[in-house]
Amino acid sequence: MYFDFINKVPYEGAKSKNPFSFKFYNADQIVLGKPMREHLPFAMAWWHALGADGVDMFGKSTADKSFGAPAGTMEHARAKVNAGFELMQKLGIEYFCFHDVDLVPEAADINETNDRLDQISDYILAKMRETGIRCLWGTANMFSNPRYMNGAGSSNSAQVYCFAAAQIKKALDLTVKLGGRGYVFWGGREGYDTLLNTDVRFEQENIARLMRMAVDYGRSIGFQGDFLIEPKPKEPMKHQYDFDAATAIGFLREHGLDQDFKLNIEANHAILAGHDFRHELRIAAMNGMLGSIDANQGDMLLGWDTDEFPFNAYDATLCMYEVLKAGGLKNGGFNFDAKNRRPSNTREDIVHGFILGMDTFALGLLNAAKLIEDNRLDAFVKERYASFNTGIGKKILDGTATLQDLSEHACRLGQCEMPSSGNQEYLESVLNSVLFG
Ligand code: XUL
Ligand code: CO
Repeated sequence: MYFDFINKVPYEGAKSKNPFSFKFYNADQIVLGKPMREHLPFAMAWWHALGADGVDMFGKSTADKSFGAPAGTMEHARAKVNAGFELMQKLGIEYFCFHDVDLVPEAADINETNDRLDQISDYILAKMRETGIRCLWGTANMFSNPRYMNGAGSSNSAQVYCFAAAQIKKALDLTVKLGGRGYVFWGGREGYDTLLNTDVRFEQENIARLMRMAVDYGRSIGFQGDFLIEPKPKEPMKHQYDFDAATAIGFLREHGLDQDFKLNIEANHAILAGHDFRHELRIAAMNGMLGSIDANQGDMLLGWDTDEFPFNAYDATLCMYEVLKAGGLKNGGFNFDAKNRRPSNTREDIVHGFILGMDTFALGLLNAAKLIEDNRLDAFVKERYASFNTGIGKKILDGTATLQDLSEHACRLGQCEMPSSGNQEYLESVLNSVLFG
């Protein structure tokens, strides 16, 4: 037992002072006809929950993630499985996400790493059967190993490209073995620092080839879930090819991958791209590509990926508003790609992080449901475009008007009326009154 200071974390309501209780996440509570747990398929990110130990560019680790076993051993890998499943069970988290190298220490020879992955996945599978916990998505880490210094699919080296392919193949095998509903590509080093040494077209086409091969292989072994691109504009590279949702969608369509892929939208990546979380969700959703969510939070004052547990209730509300309006996440979930702050270095802090994140999204769900039921925001947006419902506006939408017709219409009027007000401040006050009223 690694988290023996808690039993199953109960829901006690917003007034509870018990630090190890949920204040808003009440798994069985029905919201818009469905229990919260179905609206919010939460996932634990193996790498942060069981790996991140507070290390940063300026200092060594502050948190002990040994779980009582020596680092770099299979004993440690199994201890992480035990700790992870205990944590998920106690929190009521039903899914996990993993990179290949989160599960086992990477060996010098890829064949040895693959053997280790076979062993640990047997061990994980037994735990999954025992607990009912499932795999949300898997991925291959193609950015940490030094061989990926020039990228993986975008590498200048055909040999590196083959090692990336081998890792993807194995990670897909594992994802299928563990029943994962998605397979993620986050292209951390798929980008460039200077055009003086880079053929962008060549690199992007090679990435697409690798993705095509992954789809063909995945489908051939029975993977029916979604392939996902997780956009991020920068960090570690200066220019990353999957800059944001719109860029990734364009790439997928250009290379004929849009039928197999959707997007995994991460809140922190959205702000790094100069957008907000909601914008990225909307762009993905309106293109039918909202696949899954990396639920975390960035810091508006910092230009890097801080991966904080989410606590901003406005952002979570507007996120859940987009998700509800998109009809929910089909194969996706809310993966806490989030880690404790460096000085929050105890096991209790890990639990607090998840309670915070789960409560924030539960609050977001409750608020978003209220906004939908209130209907003032929706009705306003609909009414705002009403000039396209009749007359010349309708002809534009029907495609029955030419540029000449429109020009004649304008010239007949001579002068243009001002369009209706955007009423932003009124709408923001509606938002506040629904949330806090
Ligand atoms: C990095 C990031 C990754 C992906 C999976 O910024 O978000 O952890 O989620 O590779
Ligand atoms: Co992420």
